[in-house]
Amino acid sequence: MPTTKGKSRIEIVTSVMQANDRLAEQNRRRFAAAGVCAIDLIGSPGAGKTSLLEVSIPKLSGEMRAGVLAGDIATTRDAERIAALGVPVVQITTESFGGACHLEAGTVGQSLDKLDLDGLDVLFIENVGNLVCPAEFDIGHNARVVLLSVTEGEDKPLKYPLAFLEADLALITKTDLVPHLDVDLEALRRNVRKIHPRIELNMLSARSADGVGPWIDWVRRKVAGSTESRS
Ligand SMILES: Nc1nc2c(ncn2[C@@H]2O[C@H](COP(=O)(O)OP(=O)(O)OP(=O)(O)O)[C@@H](O)[C@H]2O)c(=O)[nH]1
Ligand SMILES: [Mg+2]
Repeated sequence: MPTTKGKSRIEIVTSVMQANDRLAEQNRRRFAAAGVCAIDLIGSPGAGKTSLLEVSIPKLSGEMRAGVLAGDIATTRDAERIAALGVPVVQITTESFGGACHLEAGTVGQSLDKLDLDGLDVLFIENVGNLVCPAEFDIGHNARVVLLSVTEGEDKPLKYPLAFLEADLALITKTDLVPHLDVDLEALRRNVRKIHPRIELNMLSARSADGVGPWIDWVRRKVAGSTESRS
């Protein structure tokens, strides 16, 4: 009976999302109790998420205590890169959860047990490289950032709108490559704004540290804002 089958499928999907949202609220409460601002980084494979953390975390050291959850389907490569910075990091490999292409609130919650949250001010959560699925799941973050590199094409915000709709900040990455490409940065910016008119938007390069300042200031504001909202 196709109708019944269709109905059960919808109910299952709904209950999975509801369960995720409940666990996301639990994560958010844990972040608030520990005084941690959790920033979720989403973007295609290779958009430059880990590279951005590699240049940003040293700039923030001395003024805030950073930790990282690194999400990938397989390998601990990103966690090893972050560990070299001397900050606490936990790698989540989703292949042990069926190879999911995104992080879910429950997976993040289990990984939080491996971190001393009270010892952190900011937790960067590098989501699995994917411009689609991570945007569908609330993981309890306080802010979400979408990275799109200049090599991916100006049309990507139009083709993958949810990632841009669900983000507070869009970072156009790898701007050092612009002279070698025929990318139209104005069109790229316009397409981001067509999807999310009020989103904050910065362009930067992790190679030259070009334009990294506004992003670092954005992190400072988010961390200060989440501290104020608790006091
Ligand atoms: N030219 C240039 N290359 C960059 C920049 N940022 C990252 N890369 C390169 O792009 C590749 C992917 O960078 P990663 O930081 O590993 O990207 P990622 O988003 O963490 O990738 P996944 O975790 O696999 O999704 C690497 O070869 C980086 O060296 C940049 O600003 N400019
Ligand atoms: Mg990475």
